Amino acid sequence: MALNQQKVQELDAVVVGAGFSGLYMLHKLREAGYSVRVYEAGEDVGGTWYWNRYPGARCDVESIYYNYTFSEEILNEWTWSSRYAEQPEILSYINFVADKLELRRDIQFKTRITAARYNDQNRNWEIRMEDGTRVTAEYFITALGCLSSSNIPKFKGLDSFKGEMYHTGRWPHEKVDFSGKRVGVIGTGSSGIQAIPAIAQEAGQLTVFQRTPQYSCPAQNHPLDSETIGQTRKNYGELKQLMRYSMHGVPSGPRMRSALEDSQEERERLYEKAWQEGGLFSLTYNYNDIGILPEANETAASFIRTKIKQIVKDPEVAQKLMPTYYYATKRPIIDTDYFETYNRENVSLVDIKAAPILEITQNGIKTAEAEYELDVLVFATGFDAMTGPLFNIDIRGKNDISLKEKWADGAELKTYLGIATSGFPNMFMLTGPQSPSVLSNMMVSIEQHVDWVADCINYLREHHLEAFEATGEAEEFWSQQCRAIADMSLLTKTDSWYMGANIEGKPRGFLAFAGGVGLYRIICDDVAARGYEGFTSVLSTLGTDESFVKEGFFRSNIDPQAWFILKQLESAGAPPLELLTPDQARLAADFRLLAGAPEEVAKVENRTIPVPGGEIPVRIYTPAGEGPFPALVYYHGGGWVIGNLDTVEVPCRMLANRAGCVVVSVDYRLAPEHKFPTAAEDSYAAVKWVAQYAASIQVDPERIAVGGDSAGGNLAAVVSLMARDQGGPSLAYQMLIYPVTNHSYDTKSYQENADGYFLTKNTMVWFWNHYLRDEHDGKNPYASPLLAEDLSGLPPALVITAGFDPLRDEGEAYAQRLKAAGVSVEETRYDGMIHGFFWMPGVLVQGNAAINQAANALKHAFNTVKTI
Ligand code: N01
Repeated sequence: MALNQQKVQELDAVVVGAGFSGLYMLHKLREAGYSVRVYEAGEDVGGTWYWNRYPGARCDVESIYYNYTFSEEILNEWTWSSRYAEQPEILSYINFVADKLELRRDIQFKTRITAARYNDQNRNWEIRMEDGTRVTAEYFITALGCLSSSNIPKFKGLDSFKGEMYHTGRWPHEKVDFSGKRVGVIGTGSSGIQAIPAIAQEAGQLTVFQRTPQYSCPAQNHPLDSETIGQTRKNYGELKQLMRYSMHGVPSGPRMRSALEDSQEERERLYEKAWQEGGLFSLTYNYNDIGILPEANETAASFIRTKIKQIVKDPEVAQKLMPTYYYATKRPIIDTDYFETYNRENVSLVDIKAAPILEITQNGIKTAEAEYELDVLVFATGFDAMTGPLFNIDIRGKNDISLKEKWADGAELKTYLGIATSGFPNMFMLTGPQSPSVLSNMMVSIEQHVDWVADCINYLREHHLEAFEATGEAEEFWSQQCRAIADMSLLTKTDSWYMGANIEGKPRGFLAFAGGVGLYRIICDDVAARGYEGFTSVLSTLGTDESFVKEGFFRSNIDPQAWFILKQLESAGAPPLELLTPDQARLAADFRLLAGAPEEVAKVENRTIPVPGGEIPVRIYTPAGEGPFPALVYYHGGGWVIGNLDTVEVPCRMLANRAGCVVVSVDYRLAPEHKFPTAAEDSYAAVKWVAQYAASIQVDPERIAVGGDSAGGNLAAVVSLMARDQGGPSLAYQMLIYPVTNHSYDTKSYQENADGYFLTKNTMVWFWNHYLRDEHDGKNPYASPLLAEDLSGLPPALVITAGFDPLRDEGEAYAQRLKAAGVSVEETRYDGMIHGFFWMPGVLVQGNAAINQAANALKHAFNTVKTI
């Protein structure tokens, strides 16, 4: 490893904080040969676990998953005593690691860093301590913890209280004696809920001041037996992989089923099982939509409320303890005897939402309703999370801009990957805002960040690169991404510290990356593999022209939500369709989860209709109101090989409701069992059937449109040609969504988007090969409508294309030819979108927008048809 020899510098790296992340960062960099020093305000190692030593404090992630995994030796030498370790045991573990790796020799304790300033000339950081001492380093790494800036609300009269006052996050090292005392606890988050049962056992009288009631499930803690520990050690390699590529950093995840798919009895059975098993995610992992759909969420929320009612004996107290916000949109909580504690004689509950705290007096707390005399006041009032610890240091980047200014106190929070922010070269934030951090098992997130940062520093040194900085474009992209992902869930619909809502005056905005640790790891690795895409750097004086200089770039303007889907699909590790058999491909290509929840339609009916040489299913969606309605005959996509009625269930329902038309979705026969021209002939037969039997399905035969996406768009275009050429029916409109129009792969969009954007060139070749009997078929206008000699006399058209789609140019070429032939065409390219986005309104705002555009276009077309 080439060490930094080109400049006189005290240190290669400064790390702030000696918690789990700072300690591992120190170890990693020191092992690589860098000079590094850690500065820590506390007197010893531990971070969160050093400060949060309130009674009852313990981890809410199972101890066997809440430890370092980088060293097998450490894993095997440490044995946890219980399923959820208590704070003293976790602190002992941290000390054990610090001793074993001899970390203390490079840590300066009792040292608070007050400022850090980037020097543009020297391309390094000057870091200042509380006592005025300075040190310089090339890399400035914050390992501050997400929840280290404790929040004591500014109650009137706070300083007048004569008794003892404590904050759970700044607990004294000596034992606090509660015996026989009148104790008040403000706050019922994770800390309060852990502390309240423990304090109640000792206090004379405990009064809990609750602003928001909480959902909490039993931890079901128990000692760990040697068999569990042995099994865990044996399987740790596999467990580690599962944790790393999971949602929350534990080796399990949600079941792929909606809560609304099960009966109430089945749901209750599963929730009860989870309640008995205990654990942070047990309840939510029963279903995959508890965090997304309000109705699904309510099934879990009401289960917990019923439990509270059963546990708490006094119905009035139970009522006060009933939470109403969306379950799990605040950090889920697990407890030991929390609700049971309210059955104790010495515990009372005060609802400070109903009667707010007016002031802290000399003797206790005065609310709008009463005064409570107290000897001890415990603030379990949480933290100024994520940004708070960073803003506590005066961090200044290029041009002396402070981080606080740049982020406008948090209102303009912008990071790239939650690791870096533009204008602050060579600064890395471990588990920073907009990374998964607090939404995950922190140990998994910490190790991933430290490994990534260490690899990045190695890369910079090897390539003689300095002043490594996120680009503005990249951080804009990432921040937008974080917001979009959080907005897809219920997380942003609750006031929580995730949203900054717990701190008066703090700007609201979701502070973490909610896409899961697995996806996040893939994205970070991808960025690194592309030579740190999205960062810029400068070649050092040691560099030569031959040095590999990666210019920071972030070229693609793909929509962040679409990009997120691509990464998710990539992380699912599915093989390309063309490597499968058609039957396997039909099973594998189930993208219904991306469509979102199907909305209500007045009537849905399945029928079978005759076609030449057989019969095929159709599904008829009828909107509310009085018929006859106009009709859209819809053909699903899937390259004539895959796809079915369910694939387009959601868009069909939306189109029926929004366009106010009957939608007849056609399950035409698929290739290769039924090669060209079967799909086209089935599609044409379906439209003729609709015209012929219009009255029986409440359809006005004068107002029939055809439409479809991808191969379905091809079929809609082909049916329009057939209807023109073969005597009707007369069609009011053709709706062509990224249609296949030509058996050819020679467009620019095929070149640009051949791979990596959902539909690949190879898959298209595979589709065409299954569909056509021979090359000759490909020249037939009923397979390649772009090759039709004459496109005049066709119905008016909507042509929608996607920017990142191999089919983009042939769809647009068809629109041009229609226009040239005198057909009225509305044409829109959704620049940032990928093929298939019309199927994905549940996860893509643009998917929704395209469906709305199509519905409006249909409505307009139906209204302009002259009927007798
Ligand atoms: O803090 P919190 P916490 N007047 O913000 C109330 C982690 N953790 O320390 O909900 C009156 O959750 C506030 O009320 P409301 C974990 O990630 C982990 O408990 O804002 N009340 C709430 O009841 C957790 O999420 C473990 O209406 C006020 C409470 O104070 C995070 O730390 C253990 C108030 C604060 O709850 C924070 O948890 C402990 C005011 N002005 C913590 N301001 C583990 O097990 C706030 N409150 C690993």
